[in-house]
Amino acid sequence: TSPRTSWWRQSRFGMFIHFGAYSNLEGEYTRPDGTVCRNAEWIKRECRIPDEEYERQAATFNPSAFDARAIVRAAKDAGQRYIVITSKHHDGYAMWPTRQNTWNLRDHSSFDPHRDILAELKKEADAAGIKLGFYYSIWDWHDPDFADPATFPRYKKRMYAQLKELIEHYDPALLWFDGEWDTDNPTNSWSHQDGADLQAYLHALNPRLIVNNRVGKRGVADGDFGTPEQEIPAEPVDGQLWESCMTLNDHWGFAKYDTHWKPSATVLRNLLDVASRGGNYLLNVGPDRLGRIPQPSVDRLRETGQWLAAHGQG
Ligand code: FUL
Repeated sequence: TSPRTSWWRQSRFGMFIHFGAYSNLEGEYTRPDGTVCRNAEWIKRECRIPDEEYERQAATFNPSAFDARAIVRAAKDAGQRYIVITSKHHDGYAMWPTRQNTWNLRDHSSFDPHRDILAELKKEADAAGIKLGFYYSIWDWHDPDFADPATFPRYKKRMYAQLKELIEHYDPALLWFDGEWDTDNPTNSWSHQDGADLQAYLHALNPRLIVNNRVGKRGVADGDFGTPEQEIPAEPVDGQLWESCMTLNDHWGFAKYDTHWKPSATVLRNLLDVASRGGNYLLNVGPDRLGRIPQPSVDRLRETGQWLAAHGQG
């Protein structure tokens, strides 16, 4: 419990945002034979969409209705104190104008090239006193150097460069790694040492950065906090800080067919349950292809915030 993590420990409630090139498909891929395959942020892989086709659809991605102010307000009204947005998910698509490749929202989309949604979010979050963090997938389905052990060092160099860009241009308070299991890398080379090296590199760039445990091998020794997913652990894990991340329906990314929304009462009960056990609750929203948080999510956030405000916790 260092002073570095104090804002995070006191925050208790955050907003997770899964938004990327997959959002453009809104969870459905129509195969050449006319059948439909459903998924969300894993759609590229689970529905076996060929690279060229996924790239073609990403080129039409135009989240023109992305409204950072509305998103930050929704978080604030819910009583959330930090936001973690996917800067790059497993599909490798960067949501900022990275200089390491053209597989990003600036260079490979139909979006206004003058806009930068991470910069917009940063500005609004700062104005509202909300901390901003970035999810970043180590696993990368797009980078040709990822899956081959011989070229992996080249990928790693680009990854380090991307993280430097994120830190220098957007000054995130937190980095939320994922995909460290890199299942299609035959050497499964992401080791505890890789995690330690990466953390040292990040802390040299910003000593205050908070980093989750998936930076390494998810062992208690890696990162600042544990990341139980879609569950609330019965007991605190070895005194380690932890954060339960959870979806509001059954998917992280937008899926238009998924209407299985948790009732607001469940969201609230989960939040109180997590908080009572000393954890943080990172509740996910998945904006649609235009960048809008689905109304059922907005409603649940508002109702949760109303209860908190009525009980002196807003
Ligand atoms: C998982 C990912 O594979 C999911 O797509 C999602 O991002 C979740 C929070 O972490 O490991």
